[in-house]
Amino acid sequence: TIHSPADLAINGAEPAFAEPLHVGRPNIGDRAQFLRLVGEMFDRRWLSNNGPLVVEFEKRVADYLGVKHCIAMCNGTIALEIAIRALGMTGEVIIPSYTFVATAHALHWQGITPVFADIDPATHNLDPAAVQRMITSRTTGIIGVHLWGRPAPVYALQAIADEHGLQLLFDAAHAFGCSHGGKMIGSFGRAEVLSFHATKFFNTFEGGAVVTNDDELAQTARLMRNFGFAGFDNVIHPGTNGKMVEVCAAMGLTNLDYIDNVIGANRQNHEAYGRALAGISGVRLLGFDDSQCNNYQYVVMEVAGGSECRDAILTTLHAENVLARKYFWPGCHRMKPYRDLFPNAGVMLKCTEMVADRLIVLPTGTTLPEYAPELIAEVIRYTT
Ligand code: T4K
Repeated sequence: TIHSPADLAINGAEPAFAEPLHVGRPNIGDRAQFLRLVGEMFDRRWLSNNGPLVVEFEKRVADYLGVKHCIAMCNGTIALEIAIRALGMTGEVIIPSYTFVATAHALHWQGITPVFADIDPATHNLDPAAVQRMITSRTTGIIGVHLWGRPAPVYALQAIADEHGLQLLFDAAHAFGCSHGGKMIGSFGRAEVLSFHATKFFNTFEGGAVVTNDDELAQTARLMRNFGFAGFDNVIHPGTNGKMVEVCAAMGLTNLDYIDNVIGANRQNHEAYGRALAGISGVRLLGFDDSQCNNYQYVVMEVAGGSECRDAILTTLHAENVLARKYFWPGCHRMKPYRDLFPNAGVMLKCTEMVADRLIVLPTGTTLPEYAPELIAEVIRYTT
């Protein structure tokens, strides 16, 4: 327990946690079930290329989300790249700077310019008015990100896209299992992209998917995922290799059965952090709308004092073996590939810069010890 600053590891005391607590510790379902599925896979000798486990996984995900098509991929970034191409995006595409760098890279990698629009500091999601301001004659699309699993302003963005004839895609990497207005994330815009990376609330080791209700788009994405093959020797579309392998689908099927346990654990952790941090001045936990489904995967704390204060808390936490993160500092526009492209982007991105300087993401998930939120809050109390 921590009763004074002298009890902190940065002041020479033993770390509060003997083992490191990670953000993004993988949640793993029933191992026996996974090993059984892998055993059957070995017996079949069918390891990749649209095998039966991938087909079943796609159906289960589509049913869970209430969406017509799920096209499983090897990771979320390739799924983004394929969705972007299948939608015919070119020229400039508007995205938030405040996102994981993959959203920007998926465009830049394909010769498309990511144009960064500012966020709403209350939600950390794209500000529709800021998106409007960034539209030019070269703009072909918008990619909204449901950051921390909290829905982007889907209807306002759809209205802008309709008005200007733009494609609308959502990066739903954080939002598997989340809903908006009673509808699961997955069927907004023309398509949405999921990530099932190991650090995500639900994982397939590595993995991702394009989900959509659009038959034609689904067919194009399927072709692109497998070199454009429409049967043996018959290539009818340019494509790449974005396929999910069977062993990943086995993990996905296992973890789908475990999803409610993960949401339960995350929710409990989130509530425990909320109670423990409530009395500490200068820090605030970002809440969720409990009338919606959430996965509670990101425990996001804002530090009112800004970057110096935030970094001091991080240093203290790391000394205690709490490996909290400052996602998504400093914003894509300040990372080298984009800083060189847009040296003055910060002028337009005031809220992005403010939020990026204040933020700490705390560990959660099924492996977090029950006493951790309270102990972590005590560390923070004696740092602020
Ligand atoms: N769009 C958005 C909005 C995204 O957030 C992401 C991915 C994507 C698109 C792209 O999807 P993918 O192509 O990745 O499917 C991690 C993840 O690699 C990345 O998937 C994720 N977003 C991002 C938010 O976080 P890093 O660079 O922070 O990873 P790393 O290696 O620092 O790991 C994070 C923490 O998890 C560490 O504390 C260690 C722990 N960890 C990690 C792994 C892999 C474990 O305990 N066990 C593990 O197996 O990017």
